Amino acid sequence: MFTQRAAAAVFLALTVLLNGCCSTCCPPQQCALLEVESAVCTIHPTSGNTVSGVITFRDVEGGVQVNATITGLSPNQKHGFHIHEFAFTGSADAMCTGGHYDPEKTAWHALPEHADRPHHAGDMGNLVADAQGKAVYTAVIPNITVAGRNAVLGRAVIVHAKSDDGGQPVGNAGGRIGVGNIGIAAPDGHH
Ligand SMILES: [Cu+2]
Repeated sequence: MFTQRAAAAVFLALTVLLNGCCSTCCPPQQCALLEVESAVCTIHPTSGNTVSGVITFRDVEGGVQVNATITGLSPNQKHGFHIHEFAFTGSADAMCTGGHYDPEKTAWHALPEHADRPHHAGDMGNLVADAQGKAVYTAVIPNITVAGRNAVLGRAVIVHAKSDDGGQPVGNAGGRIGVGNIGIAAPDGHH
């Protein structure tokens, strides 16, 4: 008799035969996306704003090394800086990117310096702008990877209008003034 379990087994076998790999059975080294260790995000301003810049992500011991140089910020001000759950698809206010990336459903917001309890994996704290409105950010963000567990690849980064004060539920950081999608970085030397 052709049971449901048998049908599932046949489907699985066909998937492997047709694709050479599937999400439930392939060793990690056979999944091309899992091999991605570096990502990049170009920030563009949302409607009426001026923020732009580039962020790089690289898997390192203990998390992901995040480096960013962002311009067009309010001079001498902090701006909330987060990974949000969905890719940007064009809404003027960037609300299409959803909330803070929280793959472990912690429902708790924190600044990196107060991250002593489970919190949104996408909480990257603040950009700190200089007198010219430029911020250079460098941090290792724990509990994420580029493309493995709690992957950031394919999601969006948001730059907020105001400082993230670490308050619940999302840090009181105000509107979304800059946004970009996180994609696969070209290898070094590629043009
Ligand atoms: Cu945010």
